[in-house]
Amino acid sequence: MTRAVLSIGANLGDRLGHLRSVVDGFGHRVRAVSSVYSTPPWGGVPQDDYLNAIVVVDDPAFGCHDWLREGQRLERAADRVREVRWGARTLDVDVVWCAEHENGELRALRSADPELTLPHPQAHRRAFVLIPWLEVEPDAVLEVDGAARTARELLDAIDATERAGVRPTELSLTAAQGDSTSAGGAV
Ligand code: A4P
Ligand code: MG
Repeated sequence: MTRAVLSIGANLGDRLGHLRSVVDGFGHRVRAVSSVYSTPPWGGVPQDDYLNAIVVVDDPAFGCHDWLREGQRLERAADRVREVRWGARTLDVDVVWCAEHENGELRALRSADPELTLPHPQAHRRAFVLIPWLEVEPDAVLEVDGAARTARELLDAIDATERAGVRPTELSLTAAQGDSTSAGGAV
């Protein structure tokens, strides 16, 4: 029985549709969905802006690897092609954080396994993860180098220009509407 925080991103094709496929794909397991944010590419590879959001999911039968496997299935369904690390993609589903329910409490998992590293090794450096996460979980805590840190203090440590680049949009992952800002399309 686990609860997970997923960071979802898209910067190719029908970006909103790809993000929505995650919310639809996880269906009744979805507990919270953030606003959709427009974000400049992170990681130094020149590419179009992303749409990013956070989805919180919970399932009595899922272990943490199940969230990764399901996320990768949804990436494949969005015709994701793995080419350049941190490069453009139709859909990226990252497991930011995952916890097991134990005696009525949540215990966050730590893992150095390259297949599923927890918490996600870059999450604490990414405003495009922390800003939407704080929107849905204002008391979020992330372990960094063995120490528990609030997402709020981690965000405060990120460069102000990067933080300012993460802008909420009018788009929604739950209401019916189109993405009039598709990458490469008219803005
Ligand atoms: N993997 C290990 N731990 C995890 C985890 N916690 N969540 C493994 C998800 N995957 C995890 O991922 C490579 C391997 O990481 C997988 O085999 C998986 O088992 P990948 O999806 O094949 O490749 P990737 O996504 O190109 O590489 P990477 O290092 O995962 O990149 P990220 O961290 O996903 O970053 N800029 C903006 N603004 N918004 C974005 O969403 N995303 C990225 C991708 C770069 N820049 C971005 C954004
Ligand atoms: Mg990834």
